[in-house]
Amino acid sequence: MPMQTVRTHPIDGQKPGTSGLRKKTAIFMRPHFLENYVQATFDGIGGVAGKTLVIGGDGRYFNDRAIQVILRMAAANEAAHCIVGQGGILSTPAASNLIRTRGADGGLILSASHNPGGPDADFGLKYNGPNGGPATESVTDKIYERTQNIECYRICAAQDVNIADQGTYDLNSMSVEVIDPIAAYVTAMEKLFDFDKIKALFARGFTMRFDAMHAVTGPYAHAILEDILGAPKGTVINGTPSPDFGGGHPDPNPIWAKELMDIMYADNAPDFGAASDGDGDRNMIVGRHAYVTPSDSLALLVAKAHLAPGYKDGLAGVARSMPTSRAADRVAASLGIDCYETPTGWKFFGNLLDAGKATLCGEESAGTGSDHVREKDGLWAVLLWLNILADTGQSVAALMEELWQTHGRYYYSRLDYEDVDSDKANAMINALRDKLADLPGTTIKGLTVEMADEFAYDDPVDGSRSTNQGLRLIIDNDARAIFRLSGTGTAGSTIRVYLEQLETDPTKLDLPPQDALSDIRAAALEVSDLVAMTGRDAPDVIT
Ligand code: VG1
Ligand code: CO
Repeated sequence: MPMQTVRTHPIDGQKPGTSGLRKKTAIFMRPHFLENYVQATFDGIGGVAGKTLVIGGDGRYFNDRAIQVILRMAAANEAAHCIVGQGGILSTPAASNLIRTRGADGGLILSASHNPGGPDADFGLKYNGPNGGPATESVTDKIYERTQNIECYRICAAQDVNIADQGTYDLNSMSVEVIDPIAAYVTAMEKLFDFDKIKALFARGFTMRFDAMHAVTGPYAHAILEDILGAPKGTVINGTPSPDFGGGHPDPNPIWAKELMDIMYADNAPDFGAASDGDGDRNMIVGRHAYVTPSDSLALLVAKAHLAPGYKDGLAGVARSMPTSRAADRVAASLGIDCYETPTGWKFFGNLLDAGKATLCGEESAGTGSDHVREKDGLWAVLLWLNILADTGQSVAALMEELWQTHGRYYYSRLDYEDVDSDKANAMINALRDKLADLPGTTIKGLTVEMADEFAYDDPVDGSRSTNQGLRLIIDNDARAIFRLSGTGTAGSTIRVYLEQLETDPTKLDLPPQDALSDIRAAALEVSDLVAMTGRDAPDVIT
């Protein structure tokens, strides 16, 4: 089969962000764009000759075409073997699981996660290493460096591989194994959770809705929740993946998963609700009339994980991203285990998980996971919740009440200002950074600033240092305000403002969160001068 070396040149805008490279689909589809990035990835990881790669994506528009290009390039770069999810489908955690269980050298995951899909929306590509986790910062830097000096890419001219049917096919001298995307993932879940106990819960009439948001978890949720655990048909809604996610925004939060929220707040609401994102690594948890913030969900899972067989010996430690609320810290302290604080993005958890320092990890953006894979895992979190609900027999609301009565409640909210002019967003962050050193001791809107800094992380395992990871202020009464720029957007800049306020008075644990946070919110807007500097008088999304 003819192998071609195509001369090319660096293409601007191939700098990976929080989680791989994300761009408008039309940009990924431009001549040489995808090919350049794939070759830069192969070169950045030291080549793929003789290697085994796992390849799959969330099924969004261009997923299937991109996989064919990647396969032809892997073959031309002399990879030995590629394991591909049937139809090109693999959820992010399922891909991570396969890399680990099949002993692959790494994988390519095609997804822009929670970003919308379609010809006018977003596409993304991410490399995960042999531990199954997102490339570390140093690998990402090498890939980026290569995009800056690339001169050619290698691809073979060949027919499409039949990824619609399971089987093993030849492409040049490389073999392509098309596998069931669900089976290995189910096996992993069965090992961790008490499926019989959860089956009995459903058999007792426990009701649930799982909103797959027209994205990749649909087939996984149908198989696990309905077919295996016996939840009635109809438990999974929006369970057929579509290339544009039904025209929606597959981000499991109360704004974008409004359909589920309406169901869960209706008079005849089910006992339990959950949703997942485009690529299946995020989860939203909601009880009957009881939304659970992702930070609280992490804290609850830390407190109760030992009820599931996979965690019966307790947790080695826990890790959360810096903007995630400190609720998990309080639970960890009560259990006498360490709690690590990392920058935003799952890649920072990998070393802690590999070293056995953390068992559970979580982010405020609806990501929770454990050492079973090296990605966050939406359905895993749902199953752990189900295992806990089955074991305790308590409702979601009762579990949360117990958590807050025991540890206090962190009221929490994130404000997103999307598609802000990048110059203005940078100017705002730079101005705030410049005055950080002078803030401690000053009073803003009646609140005293206790600490102000720019977060940097020293990895306790490999000693690497990551700087510029968000501006944070600790204000009166253990409140925090944090500012950072998103690394997953594809248009302008997204400013995220994270607010939290600890409440330990047992009579004040049921306030509307925005009321509880109004003072810290006013202080955050004042200190950053956000409205004047960005021209935005309100956030686009409040979660
Ligand atoms: C966002 C979230 C972050 C998450 C990342 C990837 O990043 O805040 O917590 O790890 O998305 O998630 P940013 O840089 O936009 O804040 V996923 O589900 O999009 O892979
Ligand atoms: Co995701």
